[in-house]
Amino acid sequence: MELGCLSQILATWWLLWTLFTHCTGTKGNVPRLRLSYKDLLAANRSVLFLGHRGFLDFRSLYLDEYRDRLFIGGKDTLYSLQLDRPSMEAKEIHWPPLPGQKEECFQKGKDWTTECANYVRALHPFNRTHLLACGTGAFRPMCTFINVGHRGEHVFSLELTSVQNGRGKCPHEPNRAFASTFTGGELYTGLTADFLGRDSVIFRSMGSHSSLRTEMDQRLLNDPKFVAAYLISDNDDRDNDKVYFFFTEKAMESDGKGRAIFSRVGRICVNDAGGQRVLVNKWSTFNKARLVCSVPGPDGIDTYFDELEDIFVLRTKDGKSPEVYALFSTISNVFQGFAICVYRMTDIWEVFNGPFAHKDGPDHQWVAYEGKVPYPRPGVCPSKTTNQPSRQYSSTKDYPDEVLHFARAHPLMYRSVYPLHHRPVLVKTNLQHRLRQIVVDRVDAEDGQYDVIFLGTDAGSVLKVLALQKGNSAAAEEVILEELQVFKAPTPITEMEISVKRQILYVGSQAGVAQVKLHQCETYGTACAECCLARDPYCAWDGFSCTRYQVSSKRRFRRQDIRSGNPVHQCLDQNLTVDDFDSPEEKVVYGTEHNSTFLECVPRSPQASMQWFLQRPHDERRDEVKTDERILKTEQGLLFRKLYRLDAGTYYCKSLEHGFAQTITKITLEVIESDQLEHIFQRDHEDEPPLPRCRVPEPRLPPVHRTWFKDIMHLIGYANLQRVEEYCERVWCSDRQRRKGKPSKSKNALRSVDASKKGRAKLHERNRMPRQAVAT
Ligand SMILES: *[C@@H]1O[C@H](CO)[C@@H](O)[C@H](O)[C@H]1NC(C)=O
Ligand SMILES: *[C@@H]1O[C@H](CO)[C@@H](O)[C@H](O)[C@H]1NC(C)=O
Ligand SMILES: *[C@@H]1O[C@H](CO)[C@@H](O)[C@H](O)[C@H]1NC(C)=O
Ligand SMILES: CC(=O)N[C@H]1CO[C@H](CO)[C@@H](O)[C@@H]1O
Repeated sequence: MELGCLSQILATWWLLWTLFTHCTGTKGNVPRLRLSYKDLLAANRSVLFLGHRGFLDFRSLYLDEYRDRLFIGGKDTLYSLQLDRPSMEAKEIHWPPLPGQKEECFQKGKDWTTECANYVRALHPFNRTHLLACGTGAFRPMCTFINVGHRGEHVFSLELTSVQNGRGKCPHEPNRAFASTFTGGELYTGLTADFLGRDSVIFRSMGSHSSLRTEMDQRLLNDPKFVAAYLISDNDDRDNDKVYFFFTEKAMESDGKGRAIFSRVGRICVNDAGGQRVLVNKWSTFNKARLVCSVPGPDGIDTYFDELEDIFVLRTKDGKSPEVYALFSTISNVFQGFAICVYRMTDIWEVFNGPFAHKDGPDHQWVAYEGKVPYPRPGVCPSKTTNQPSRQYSSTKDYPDEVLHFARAHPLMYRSVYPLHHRPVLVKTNLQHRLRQIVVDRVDAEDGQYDVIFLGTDAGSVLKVLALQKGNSAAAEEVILEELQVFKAPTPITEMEISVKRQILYVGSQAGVAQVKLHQCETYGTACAECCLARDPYCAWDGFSCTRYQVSSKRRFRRQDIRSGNPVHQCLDQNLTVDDFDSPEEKVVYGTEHNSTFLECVPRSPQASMQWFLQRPHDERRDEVKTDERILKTEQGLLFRKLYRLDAGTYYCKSLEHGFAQTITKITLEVIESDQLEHIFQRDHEDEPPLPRCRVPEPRLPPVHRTWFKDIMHLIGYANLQRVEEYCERVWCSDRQRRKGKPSKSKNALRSVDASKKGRAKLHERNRMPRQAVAT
């Protein structure tokens, strides 16, 4: 046991170490573009909806592509938004708990503001005119129908007479994990159905079939956390349709004394009707299997990611055998990691067709059941195949008791489901944020199809990522295309939906819902090389700009290289270097001799490396700036710890990426010599104390001050008044500080020193850890 634990830790270190060595030397783990909340809004990339009171307390959404509407469920409210409208006019429904329920909830010890309200947790299309909405109802779940009208109408009203008990259809709690899907007029839910949250159940209700549930039995569900539920058809025979539940639970079969958490896929037949004498009103076709997502380590000891966070079912064009993308986490005291594994439905089906897990008694091992399995095999739906003239099983009610007894005793499959290539497509360790949600879009590009993965974090941001598979066994290369800060505050993203038709991602957090465009190609830049380096399958260079790549029969001039992002190949006849030494941005910065100064330059792509060039006054040449103790290159710019007269000149900041160079900023640095400055201050002190601030443009001042002001202006010119004001403030502040006996450094410079220190410290930490691992 202890040995097993140790080897597990070693395997984890090994994983970290390989990931580390894989990434050093490249800036591969940095997004190509990092867009702030403000950037997204300013570029119309994102539109936010926070409800009519500025905070939605969002819980659920339903994207209705047919009606072009977005339905949103929050705290005591529902909203309907018309999509594709410039102004997002929203209709609202107020739906509070039943009268007296809020008080009752409070009396039962729940929180008045955060629990005793009606949190709308599920929205499903019910029929051509109505939605089914279910809410917590202040710890008394309830459901109702919402009239949303026909296509083209913007009707939105609550059918008050249709409010019904929602027990089993919606959890009592505002936040507890829960999964549901509505199909064939029936609602399938995986949840805890009681007030105390102990009755874990997979439940079917509404519809023409009788209500069914799982038996209360730890072998079936053991403290599960439900993640998702989907109807996935086996084949064209609707009789074989099954609903799949994805969840985690305490693993009975693990040796870790039942404490281990495993991820599961469970399923039931849609046409299950329960048993006749055994399993009455209980599922008779329920089976489950373990979902494995692990990284192979040395000596066959794997690192497992067992906590399922989210599921996305990627439907193929022909609708057959979809792929299941699963986001897992593992959080131990050794490390925190996330992995994405992809499962083929055919592999899942194979496991359910394989042997059942069997245990003879408490002291026995789990083995594959090798005895005779009764007919119809448990888990098989009643269909034409089971309903033969010789053996007529047209309903599960006809199944022999022997079958039902066997099913009840053997819910677990012996084999586990392994992912494609038997390893994750992506592993991310020691991230700043946790990953919560996953959505995938299969995109056609010039050189093939790519799955673009969108990951929602718990910090209100979305990562747009590509996992490039190189060969069948090798690890995938991760390309982080963009990091989008969708919400201003760092709040967990709880829901993501994609509209491929609209090319929009709908992102929900407690605050509200954001509509984010999947791509905005022009953001990558104005040169072929920039477009190419982005490696975004949505985008290509069309000869003039970076635009959305469209697959068309006409062969047009398109440049795209997702696989290697090599601009030299793609853009040879295009300009590789943009506007050499002639940047769009030009600034003048003033520094005082012997003081510190900072020249800011942040490249558009964090993956780029920076280069600084200096052109001295009256000199044609541009030389690369030599950095040393005095002049430091930081990630945000160039820092002069002490400025010399000779430093004056025009500085060019260039970014370099895969041989692609680009001037980002051009800064003219003026050095104000210390004796000039002293001269000014001296005169100032002789007369009367200086003004608390110098105002620009030239203010109405007493003559003495005007001279002082003029001196400054003479020194630095009238070119950039705003800069002058900043500068004045700096002079004034540091002058005051000096008098107080504090060291004088400009605020800006101080801040940047701090930032670069922090950056370096982090790097050191990162460098150190794997080495320790090897040493210990
Ligand atoms: C964003 O949209 C608004 C309104 O539709 C428009 O006025 C504005 O120019 C757009 N901004 C950009 C950067 O496209
Ligand atoms: C949809 O269901 C609601 C609630 O049962 C009902 O009132 C309405 O008539 C139905 N609409 C259609 C078009 O069937
Ligand atoms: C390349 O750059 C030159 C000079 O900046 C410009 O005149 C020319 O139009 C550019 N060519 C292309 C294809 O962008
Ligand atoms: C304006 C300003 O901050 N001047 C300071 C520059 O640095 C020298 C020496 O480091 C100080 O004496 C100045 O006061």
